[in-house]
Amino acid sequence: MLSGVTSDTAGYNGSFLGPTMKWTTGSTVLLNITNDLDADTSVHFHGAHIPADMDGGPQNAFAAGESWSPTFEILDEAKTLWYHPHALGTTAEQVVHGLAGLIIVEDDSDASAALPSEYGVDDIPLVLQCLATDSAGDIKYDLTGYLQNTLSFPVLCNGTNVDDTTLTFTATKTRTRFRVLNASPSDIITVQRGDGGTLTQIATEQGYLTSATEVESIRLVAGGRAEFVMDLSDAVTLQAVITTGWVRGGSGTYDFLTVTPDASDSPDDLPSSLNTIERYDTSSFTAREITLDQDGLEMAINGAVGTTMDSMATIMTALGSKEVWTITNTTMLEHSFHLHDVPFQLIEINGAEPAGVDLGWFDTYEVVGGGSIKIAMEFTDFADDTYMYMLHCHLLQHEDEGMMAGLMVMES
Ligand SMILES: [Cu+2]
Repeated sequence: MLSGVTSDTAGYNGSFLGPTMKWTTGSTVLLNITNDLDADTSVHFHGAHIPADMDGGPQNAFAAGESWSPTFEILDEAKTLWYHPHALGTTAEQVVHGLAGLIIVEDDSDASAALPSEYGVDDIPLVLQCLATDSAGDIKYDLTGYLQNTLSFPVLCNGTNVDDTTLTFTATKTRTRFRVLNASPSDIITVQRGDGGTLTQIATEQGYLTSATEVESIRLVAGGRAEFVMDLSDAVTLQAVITTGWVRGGSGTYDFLTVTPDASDSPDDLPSSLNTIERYDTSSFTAREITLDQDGLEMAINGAVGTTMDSMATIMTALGSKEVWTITNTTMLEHSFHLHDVPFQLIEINGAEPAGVDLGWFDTYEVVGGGSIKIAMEFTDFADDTYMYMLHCHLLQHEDEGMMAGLMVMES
């Protein structure tokens, strides 16, 4: 985390972060997970459309020394997901210490065939984190920790501090695909090119855009992901612009990766169409109001502080229900709204119609202080009258402070 000191960390199958999993659409996954921590944990598959009892939410928490073996079929199309703990009250602590990993879902679509997909060669993961660390190297996660005097906010790319070091990558193909995840507990990360050029965004966090879209930057709230490609003949440095998301946090612009091409191939033009996204007509959808609330230091959804399963608000719905939710941020704080189970489309962002990459599919989206978003979704495939999905703020401190509600999708 910081030079000259040693930090206690955690990881999946290692000391920090976790292996990237590749899932294939239509296949069945079985994971054998053993908890070697000294606390309860769960493993949530963020963005995956899987049964509620396999989702890895608080009801799936398992104790130190115990194991959990979820199994499910992959219904998702090609996209970039991630996995991380999701037990009650300990998510921030466990994620900031390193419990996070990427999931790449691969499918046999024409777009997937046309895009770079050789992991580590022309398909590169970028797990970005801005973490609070004291001068002794201890990683902080809660209010008490964040208010310490000696705090700094190192920026990490794939587990390496890039405050003073810029990672390097030699691209052996002219076109390289990048999958970027903001695994920070609360800070916002905007990715851009150091030379002012554009990034060719191909996917939001829930799959391909209808077509590749040139963007000046990609703004990711906590938990957000995106995919882009670059066709390079000269070296380019990627930058992470950090914006504080919580009571304190990082700030500034960091050169985190210099990509130097060493390639002579000429890639084909990108396909003119990557995906078909039918926009929802929400006129017949069931409307629902969700408020993100604050009561002192407690965070709430629809007025209920969700620090226990009994105290949190529960949204009850039926399998097949098509809904349009207005999510209103009644606080002046930044929030990152995350819905489990199914992807959503943005219908309105602070009263305006979405455009550009906001016409893609999402599972996590920014709700600025005093702002609102309107989203639409359809609850397909999975119903359960015992296990709930979750909806919550992905600023992990807010989640742990109670900005979380249950979502129960029932047969009828
Ligand atoms: Cu929040």
